[in-house]
Amino acid sequence: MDRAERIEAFEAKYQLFASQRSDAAPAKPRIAAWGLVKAGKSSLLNMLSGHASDEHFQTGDIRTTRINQALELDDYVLVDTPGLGFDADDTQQANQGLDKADVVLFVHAPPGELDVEEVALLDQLRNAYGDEVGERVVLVISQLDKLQDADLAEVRQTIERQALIHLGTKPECFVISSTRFKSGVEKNKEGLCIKSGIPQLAQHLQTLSKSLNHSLEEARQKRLARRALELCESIDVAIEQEIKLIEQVTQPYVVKAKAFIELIDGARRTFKTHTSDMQKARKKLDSL
Ligand SMILES: Nc1nc2c(ncn2[C@@H]2O[C@H](COP(=O)(O)OP(=O)(O)OP(=O)(O)O)[C@@H](O)[C@H]2O)c(=O)[nH]1
Ligand SMILES: [Mg+2]
Repeated sequence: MDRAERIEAFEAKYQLFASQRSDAAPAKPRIAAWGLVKAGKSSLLNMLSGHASDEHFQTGDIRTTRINQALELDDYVLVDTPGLGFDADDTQQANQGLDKADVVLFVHAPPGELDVEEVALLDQLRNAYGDEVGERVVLVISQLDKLQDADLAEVRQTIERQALIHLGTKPECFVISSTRFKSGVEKNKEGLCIKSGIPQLAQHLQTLSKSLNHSLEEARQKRLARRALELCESIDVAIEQEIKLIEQVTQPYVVKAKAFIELIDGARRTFKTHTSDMQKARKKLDSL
């Protein structure tokens, strides 16, 4: 990124921050589903919001969600975000969803534990939520129907260990299957619904939302203050780099200018001596 682009990026970050600061936030917690593309985020939000069969949030086999979409429920507002890692626009949109989220459902689809990209996302969450990260982040391992129980247990253990290392705390973790829940709802089979893990997650989110209600505004202000500080720090670093750059660029001219001033000073001194000699000579002539 060149210097002009860097300044433009700061400008954009500032504008976004200023607009988010003046946004009217809902009185209920915002819960955002956030994670890599095709993790099962939109499907999960459909299950949590009573849209198991009619798809309020669009789902699909190829990258689907492209803008943040909110849905207000009794206790909280669900926010669907585009998948991370597809392209810069989707990632930027999803990160704006994260900026406003009071709680994040960090959705991961097996097989396997979190990859390098997702581990970096945990670091991003830790930065965003600071010491509240343990309460504000809920890990969701989706699509449990695709794995054997033993494999799932191993994946879960590894992911919890990764979360502990990168978040510095152990968040709540739910293993779910949207497909199983949908099937349970459509066939009216309660056992299937319970085995999907969705009702347990819904219960947790309801309890969490109620407990967060009284401290919501304070936590939002704290998050904004943390982001303002981060922005200031990165601008300070950029200013420091600019000052160094200006010093480097001007240094050779400073040396040349110094030598020139010394030359002029010397000439001036010589000229002064000559003038004074001439004045003395003139005086002598006058007195003859
Ligand atoms: N087997 C199985 N498939 C699932 C499950 N949840 C979602 N899927 C499928 O996985 C694909 C992606 O699901 P989405 O909910 O659209 O995923 P997403 O994370 O919202 O995707 P993007 O918006 O593109 O990032 C779809 O084909 C879903 O039908 C699940 O629990 N089990
Ligand atoms: Mg989606």
